[in-house]
Amino acid sequence: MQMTFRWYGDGNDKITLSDIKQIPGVTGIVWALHDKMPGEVWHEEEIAKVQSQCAEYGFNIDVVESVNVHDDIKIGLPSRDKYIENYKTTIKNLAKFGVKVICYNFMPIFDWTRSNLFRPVGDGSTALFYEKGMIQEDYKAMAKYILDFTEKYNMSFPGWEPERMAKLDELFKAYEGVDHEKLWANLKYFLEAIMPTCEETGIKMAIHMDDPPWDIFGLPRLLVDEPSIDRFLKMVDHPCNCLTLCSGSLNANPDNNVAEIVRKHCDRIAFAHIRNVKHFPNGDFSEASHRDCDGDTRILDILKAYHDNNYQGYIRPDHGRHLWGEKAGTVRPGYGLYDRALGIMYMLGVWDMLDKLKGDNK
Ligand code: CS2
Ligand code: MN
Repeated sequence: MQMTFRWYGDGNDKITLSDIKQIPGVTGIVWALHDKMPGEVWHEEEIAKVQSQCAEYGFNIDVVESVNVHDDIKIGLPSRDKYIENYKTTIKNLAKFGVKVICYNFMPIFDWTRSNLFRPVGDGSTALFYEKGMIQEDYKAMAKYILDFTEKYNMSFPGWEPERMAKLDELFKAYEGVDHEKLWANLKYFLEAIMPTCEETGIKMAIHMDDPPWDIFGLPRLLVDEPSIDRFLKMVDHPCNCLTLCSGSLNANPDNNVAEIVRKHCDRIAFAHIRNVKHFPNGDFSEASHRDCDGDTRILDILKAYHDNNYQGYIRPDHGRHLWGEKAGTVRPGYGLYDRALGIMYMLGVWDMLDKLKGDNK
């Protein structure tokens, strides 16, 4: 496996490449052009700039997270073809700079959704929290909470572009009639259109799991469990049609056994997100440290499954807690430096020991 770290870019992330360089084992930066709107082409000179910044520290830029998909593609409007052409141009431009994997999602309207971004964990740290009762009918209160936050701290979240969020009612209207089957069909149309470009350039498209893995606010969500992942991979059965297997997103539903999915589909996992989640009996959940016993995601089983399958793809710590002074205004929710660095050390510790045991057993 190849260890990576998500970085939001110069001027958009308080964490520096020099900070990241000091975390053991990181070889690549997971990046994006965060000022791009979904549907816009990413140009060569913009990509070149990030590449040279990362190369200065010896990092590759093999993984992009995310090239967001325009709503017209998800809704299936006639204008989707124009945005698909733009997407293909972006794929080709990224390939020129050695990009190997594009992480993206196909969630209608919202990316990950939480009701509290800084909920105390009990040890002095805070973490992202999902209160089930608060995320059901009324999208306005949840959207207001997130948007007030981004405005107050002058920070934008990917997938929560203020331009799109300003038109939420319109967006919800546009998605009327897009049920699960329609959304599956639109995803298929998109993937079939871009697969030839992926094949030509060698780029793998790695869909992120839906977070949380169930419908919210009446919007359909597709990548939610093992059967839906099976369906996705079969629907477009191409080696460039891959997964970003996000352990925390999937395990928000405790019935999902992520290690089992790893064992079943390891050859189609291009990118692994490792995140731990702690469940409460009423359906709420909190994000937790990467240590296995701090949550319910069974991180050790997952790492063992990757190791047993000789996983060669990319991996990164996903959301972490906020530690040691990281708080609203000083840190991107879920994307502080310290807990993600601790997560890397935990994962590498487990991995090194598995390597050693394997060697000893020879
Ligand atoms: C990420 C997702 O922060 C996160 O939870 O894993 O937001 C992810 O970047 C997108 O869904 C991928 O398009
Ligand atoms: Mn993730």
